[in-house]
Amino acid sequence: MIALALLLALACAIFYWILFVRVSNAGLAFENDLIIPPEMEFTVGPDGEKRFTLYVQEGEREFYPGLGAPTMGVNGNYLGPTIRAKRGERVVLNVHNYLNEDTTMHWHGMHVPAEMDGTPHQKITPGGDWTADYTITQEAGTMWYHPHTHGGTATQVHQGLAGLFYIDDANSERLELPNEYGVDDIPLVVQDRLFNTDGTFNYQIRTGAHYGDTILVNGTVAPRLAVESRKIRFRILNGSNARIYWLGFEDGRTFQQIATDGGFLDSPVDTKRVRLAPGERAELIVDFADGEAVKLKSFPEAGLLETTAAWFGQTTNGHFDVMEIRPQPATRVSHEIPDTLNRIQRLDRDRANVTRNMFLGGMVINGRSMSMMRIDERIRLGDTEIWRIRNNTGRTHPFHVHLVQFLILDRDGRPPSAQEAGWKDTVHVAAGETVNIIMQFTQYANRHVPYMYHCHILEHEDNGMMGQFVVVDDSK
Ligand SMILES: [Cu+2]
Repeated sequence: MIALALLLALACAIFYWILFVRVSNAGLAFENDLIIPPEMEFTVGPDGEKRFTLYVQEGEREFYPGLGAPTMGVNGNYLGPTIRAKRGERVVLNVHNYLNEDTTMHWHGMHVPAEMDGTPHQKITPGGDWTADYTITQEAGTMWYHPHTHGGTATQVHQGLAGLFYIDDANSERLELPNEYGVDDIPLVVQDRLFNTDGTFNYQIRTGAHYGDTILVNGTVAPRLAVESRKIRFRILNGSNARIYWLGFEDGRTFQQIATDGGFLDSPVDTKRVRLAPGERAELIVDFADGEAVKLKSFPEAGLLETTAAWFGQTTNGHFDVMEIRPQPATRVSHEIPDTLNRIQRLDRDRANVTRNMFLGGMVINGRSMSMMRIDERIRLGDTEIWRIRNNTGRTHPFHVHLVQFLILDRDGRPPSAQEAGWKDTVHVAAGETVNIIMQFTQYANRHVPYMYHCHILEHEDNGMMGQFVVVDDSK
């Protein structure tokens, strides 16, 4: 009897170790310098507009030396350059499709007219091109761009079609945060991939989506990054198809989160972890004054149920070494991080005009699979709306709304954590959870061209977990 109990305890301990302690990709040498995507070049047009050209193309990348993998990229062979513009500026983005398949280009998180949003309704055929032309009216933040083809988003993003889009404004300049691109203001696009032994991608679907066992940062395998021994800003995008990360440092150090998806938090938040579901962004300030090399990691914090399910689904426990940061002597003193970063205009729950229910089911929203021929929701221009997102499934779905940035009112009745109390366009909705969000539709009525809302697990989106809304101006 005692022997049996001991055996059971041992089995439990081993299982716990496999699920929560063991690092899936332990032993990496971190021998590759982190690739920093270049800033995208632009010309200034006759009306002062910034003109960018995006060549969407096929390419080849050696993720492992000597082993080439077919990829896709924007103006390069994997991922794309970082676009940068300031609030109030007009941008003209000319997108050329050099692929052998249809594509689109969506400006994730950006407040743009429906016909400029780059959804399945703005398809670019092979050899064709498309121009988005709009003025940036939203506050500073870290946005991104990626294709949004109907049924083909997952594979195109997986092949490498994605890039960052930074917005600056008077406030972001006044704050004097670290902002030297690639030096103390570092972009980190985190993606998981599976590789074949010949160095090519192995795109396969397990438990309904693609999960990899190799972490890429900006397309770099096992990256190392030299930074100065002072406060460094990281702008992190979870650009993965499906994996959720709980990012932190191996030594358990505290850092500051300063921004969410759509802009700065009111004040920096001290934390040891940041959770990012696909599509979500965060900006962090990390102090490397101690000069010690340290690993950025992703921890397995999904909870026992989801972690066990992931393990049985062979998608690993999510415990990864992500990159190694190696501080070097500093050439200047650290930035002072201000206590006040932003003054977020809260939207009052009592002043919402409409409350809508969004029931997330198995590859459906409100029981319906995506149809480009059906408008699911009609929203009146000027209205403030609460969306009650209820996850009726057994797994997390990150819910993304186009056009707007929203605020989280509550999760199962509890106010959001300080880390989520800023502008969001994508929200992690856990299994069984109900999340209320609030947003205002201030601009861009168009009764003919819809925007999308969807799960940002790309395979779920492609399989129908998406709907369409139009914004209508009733006064006309
Ligand atoms: Cu989903």
